[in-house]
Amino acid sequence: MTHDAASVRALLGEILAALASASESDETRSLRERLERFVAHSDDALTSAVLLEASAAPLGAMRVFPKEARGLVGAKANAIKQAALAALAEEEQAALARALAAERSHAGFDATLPPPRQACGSLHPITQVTRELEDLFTSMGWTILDGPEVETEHFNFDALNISPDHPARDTMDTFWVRTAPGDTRLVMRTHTSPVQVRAMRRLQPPFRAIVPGKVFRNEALDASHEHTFHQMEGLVVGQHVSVGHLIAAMKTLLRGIFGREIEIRLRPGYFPFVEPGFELDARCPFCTEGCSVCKRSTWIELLPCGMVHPNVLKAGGIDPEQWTGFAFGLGLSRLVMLRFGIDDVRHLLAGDVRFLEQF
Ligand code: FA5
Repeated sequence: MTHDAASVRALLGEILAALASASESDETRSLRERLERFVAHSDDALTSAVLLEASAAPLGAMRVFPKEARGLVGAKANAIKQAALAALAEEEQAALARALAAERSHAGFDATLPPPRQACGSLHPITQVTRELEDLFTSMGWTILDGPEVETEHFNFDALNISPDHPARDTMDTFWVRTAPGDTRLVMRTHTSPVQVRAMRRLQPPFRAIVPGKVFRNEALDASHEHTFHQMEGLVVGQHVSVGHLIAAMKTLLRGIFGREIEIRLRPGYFPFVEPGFELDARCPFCTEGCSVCKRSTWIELLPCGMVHPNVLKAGGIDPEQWTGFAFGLGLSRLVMLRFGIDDVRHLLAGDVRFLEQF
């Protein structure tokens, strides 16, 4: 069946002929007149369709036709209706194509109108703090390094002077990656410290580098312990680098983070890859007499650090007689919690938009 206006008109002509052969009444006469007007005025497919809709009711009222004409009139009327609806659909498609073509030609485009509002996300709080720290350290001439999250046992433990029987290697703490017997043993790195030795092998001393990144531990979870969290390693190797340099760098780091001078204290800390090793506590930035953040002690345990152990320098191919260094391992996730007043570390990577929308 063709769907153009001409075929609609032809069909209507057939109906008129059928009506002419039927017996005359007032109603058939008025119907014929309407159909004649319809034919006379339907210049295009769209008008035909509209007029057809308007005349559908009398066409459907078959009782006005003599019995012998009803079958023919009904069939023809139905054919017209189908043809007109198809013509209408074609016309709609053509109108849409015209509208699209007009839009693509940029006719009527107004460059002064405001653009439509875009839904806009924001940076994750960990990304925000990481970028601030990267800016701070690069402004002081430090390099930013990266390392693999799936790490060899050698870099994660051995090269860091962590003995084979050290409890950190225990399956309680480490996610081991299944490998074939005899293949290099792999772990999900438990800290960012393996990048210390990778950095030493890549860079010529003297150098200063930070390594922000994700680490993984197989441990019991609670509000301050997550299985996947972020740390930021810092490493300086140079001649005559001392604990004094370490303290100065840590104070600068805290000033950068909290925007003011923060009192610190060093306590002895034990990590096989530093000697001496320290736990650096910062005076609680939120209170003077103790609060829930500092657990009423006014001190916050923030930064394990120390002087790089000679064995680690050796593992990195650096002569410990000539070079010394310090390293620190900032708990980045916990720092982000402090910074934004987040009470549970598990919120950070849970991917809940209601939480993330607040930053
Ligand atoms: C280390 O991981 C050492 N590599 C740090 C280091 C580097 C020491 C260089 C000396 C020199 P530790 O296991 O304490 O240390 O972890 C460092 C920080 O990570 C902690 O102070 C804490 O803030 C954070 N942290 C540890 N476990 C978790 C956890 N499960 N969830 C969130 N943060 C954690």
